[in-house]
Amino acid sequence: LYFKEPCSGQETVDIDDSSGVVRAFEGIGAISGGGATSKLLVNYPEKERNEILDYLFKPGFGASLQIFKVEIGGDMQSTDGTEASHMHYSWEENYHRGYEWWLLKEAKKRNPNIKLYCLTWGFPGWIGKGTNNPYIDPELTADYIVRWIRGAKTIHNLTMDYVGIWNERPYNIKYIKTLRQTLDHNGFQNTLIVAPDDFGWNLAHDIKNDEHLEKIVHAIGAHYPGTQSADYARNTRKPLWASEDYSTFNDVVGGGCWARTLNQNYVNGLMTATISWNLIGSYYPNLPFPRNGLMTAMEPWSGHYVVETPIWVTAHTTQFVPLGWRYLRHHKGVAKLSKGGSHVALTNDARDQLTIVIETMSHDHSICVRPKLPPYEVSPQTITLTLSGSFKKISKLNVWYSKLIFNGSESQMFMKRDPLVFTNGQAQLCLGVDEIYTLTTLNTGEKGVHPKPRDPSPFPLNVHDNFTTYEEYQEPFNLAPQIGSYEVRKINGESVLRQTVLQRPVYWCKSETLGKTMSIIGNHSWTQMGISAVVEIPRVNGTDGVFVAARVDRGGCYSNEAQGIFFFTFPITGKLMVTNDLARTKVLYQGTVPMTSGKHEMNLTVTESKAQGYYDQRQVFSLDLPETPKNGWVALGTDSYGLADFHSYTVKVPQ
Ligand code: 147
Repeated sequence: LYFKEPCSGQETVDIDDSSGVVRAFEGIGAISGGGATSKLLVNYPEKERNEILDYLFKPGFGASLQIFKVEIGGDMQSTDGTEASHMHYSWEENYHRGYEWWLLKEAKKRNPNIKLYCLTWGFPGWIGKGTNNPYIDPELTADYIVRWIRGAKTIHNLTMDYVGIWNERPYNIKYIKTLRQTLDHNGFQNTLIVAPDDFGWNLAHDIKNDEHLEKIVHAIGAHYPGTQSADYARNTRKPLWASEDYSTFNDVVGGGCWARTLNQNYVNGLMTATISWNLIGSYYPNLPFPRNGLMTAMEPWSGHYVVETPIWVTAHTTQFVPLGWRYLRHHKGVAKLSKGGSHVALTNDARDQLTIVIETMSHDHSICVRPKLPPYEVSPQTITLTLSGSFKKISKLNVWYSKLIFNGSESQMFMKRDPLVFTNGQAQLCLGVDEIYTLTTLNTGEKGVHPKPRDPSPFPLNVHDNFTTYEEYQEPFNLAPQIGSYEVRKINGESVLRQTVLQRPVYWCKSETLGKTMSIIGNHSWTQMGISAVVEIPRVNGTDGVFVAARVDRGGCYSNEAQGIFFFTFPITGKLMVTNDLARTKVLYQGTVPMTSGKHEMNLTVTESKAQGYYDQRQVFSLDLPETPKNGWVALGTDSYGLADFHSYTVKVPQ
């Protein structure tokens, strides 16, 4: 008997496949992107980087993810930064930008069976032909997406298993059909469409009225379904996915949210795949939705990272339920428990393996970001498990156990316990509150462990980069683009950081409506700092002006509202401007600089009370600082879309 705390009740839980099994499990996954959520992961020291990737992807070690979803970069802000498009312009194509290619390969290297899923949040402006509508020319957009899928295959040997439509924005049936046709014409018959990656299940109505659409949509993917789906969606018989879910701060409550979600997405909503936004919190913590990943790694300079509880919550399912196993019927292995919590049971095709996952997350310890969680109670309870059908002869099940603890002491995560012994197909289990049990015939499973990570440390106080150490088209480390797309280019034999976006993209959020671009770096708690940059505006397709900035207070989809101290120069008109905001509505000072083309050095130094500016080493202003912001990042950027080359930049922060 498995008793350990006062338990009451006497519920029988039948585990029985004699009336058949139902939907196939399609996996638990996570998203890199939407956007730039892995920005700081890429320059971790090699050793730590590999450790982190093991916790995420290595089968039978940690989260053992079964689906990896990535953003197809679109040169626009998609939550915590911008990710580069493979076609900034209609006339070029490049598959060496950003870090998603690298991350996809690292995932695939560890788990060749991981399913890959790609989705756009937005598109370069030329796709919209002057509108914010990517469906203006469905052939053009489908061609753009299929080129990315082909680039993945031919350049990186990555096969996309699934492709989506447009993240959380309207879908278009003509476009879905055109995408299917374009995929087929290019040999990607096996890349399946998951749609629409938006809220709710309305696509089910369209599917019901349209046989062709019915045929080409593999799964209906809804975001943040709160474990519920609609009757009319279930009636399509299509696989239902929570194609984006979680998005919760990854403390113990986040772990509880994830545990409840993973079980109940099936129990309540028949969803057979659940995908976490996001994979790993690898972005500056003062950007929106900090630490919304399964684990945290936001200090490449120190190598510090944290394996958070959602990693082990994920393992409870992924390590014991391979893709394709089927759920048992409701009340034959899948149900809510009478005293709170839920269980699911799955089996393989041969029905000679069985995995049961039980969770008893209490309300306040499993709140997710959205939607609102209606109240409910959970109390300790005894259950009697009864095995029938193919499982009648099972005499013991291996036990993996977690208890999430909320009083500040460490949670007990993913512990192997003594097997649960069945007598005449029966065993009793006392379930406490906020616990997860996996009961399984599988003898595999491992709580992977790497050496204790290094201690945290703050962002370094001196940074200098002239971009010579990067391959062309890479994004410099730690410099996190929020609007615009910045990449290293070799121009006339010199390495520069180039802002590449020439027109407003088909955007996902309002930061692009401002028409400026910005890249941030550093520690948001800095109050005093110096930033200098050597800048040059190319003659053709150049931007109007460039800036360096200090105390920049916000990014993400709020970048357009960023406040700080912004030092702009407009070399073509010879104007200079210091403003309190990126939008240039709060002007602190205006002046002039010499009107000459070529390289110029801009320097902005912010001390306790003063902002001082230098242009080509000559002081051009000294101002009293405005009241706010009191602190923030350092930034560089452009006044409008258009090219700008940064030959180098230097950040200095006093001790
Ligand atoms: C989603 C996005 O798809 C992600 O890129 C990321 O932004 C994530 C953050 O929670 O959520 O976008 C949403 C934005 C707003 C809502 C839901 C999802 N909302 O207000 O309900």
